[in-house]
Amino acid sequence: MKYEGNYTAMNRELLMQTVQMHMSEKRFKHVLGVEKTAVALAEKYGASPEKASIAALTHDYAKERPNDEFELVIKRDGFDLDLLNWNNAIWHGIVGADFVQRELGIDDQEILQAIRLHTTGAAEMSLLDKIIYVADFIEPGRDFPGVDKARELSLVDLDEAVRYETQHTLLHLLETKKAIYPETIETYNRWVAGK
Ligand code: DGI
Ligand code: FE
Ligand code: FE
Repeated sequence: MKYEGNYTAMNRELLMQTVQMHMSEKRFKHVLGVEKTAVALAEKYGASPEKASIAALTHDYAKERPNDEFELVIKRDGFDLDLLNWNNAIWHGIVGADFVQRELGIDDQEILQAIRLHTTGAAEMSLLDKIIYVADFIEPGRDFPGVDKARELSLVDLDEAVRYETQHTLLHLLETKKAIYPETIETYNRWVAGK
C-alpha cells in the first residue's frame, strides 16, 4: 500500500482497518482521537493533514507487539543495542516506526520520524513531529490533571504545548521513579530548560 501523494478515503479506510486489527478497542479509540486532533492541528498550523492522519493512525501500531519481536528487530536491524535495556514504552515508537514501514509500506520519512519521536520528543522536531507528540497527549480520550491546560496551549502556540507536555511527562516519570530515556532528557533540556 502506498499512501504518499494519493491518500484517498479508501486508503484511509484500509489503513484504519489494518491498524484496528493490531490493537484493543480502547487503544484504537485513542488512535482515532489522536488522528482527529492531529488533523485539526495540521490545518491550524499549516502541516499536511494527510501526513498528520497517516502518522496519527500508525503512531501506536506496534504497541501491542510482544517484547521478543522488538528484541529480535533491535538485534537484527542494527538498532543501538542499549535499546535492549528499555521496554515497550520506548520501543513502540523508535522501533515501531520500522514495523510501520515494513508492514504497512509507509516510506514517507517525515511520517516515520514523527512516529519514532512521538513518545520521547527530540531536541529538534519538525512541525509534524510536534503535532503528533502533542495530539497524543491531548486527544479527547485523555483525562489527567493538566490536560485542559495543554489543550488550551495547543490552540495558541504549538511550541508552548510541546514545552508543557515535556515538563509534565518528565515530572510524572520522576514521581513514579521511572528511568528517563536519554532522548527524553534532551527534549527537556532544549524545550523546558532552554539549553
Ligand atoms: O503510547 P501512548 O500511551 O499513547 O503514549 P506515549 O507513547 O507518549 O507514552 C508511552 C509511555 O512511555 C507512557 O507511559 C510514558 C512513557 N515514557 C515516556 N518517556 C519515557 C517513558 N518511560 C520511560 N521509562 N522513560 C522515558 O523517558
Ligand atoms: Fe505511543
Ligand atoms: Fe498514543
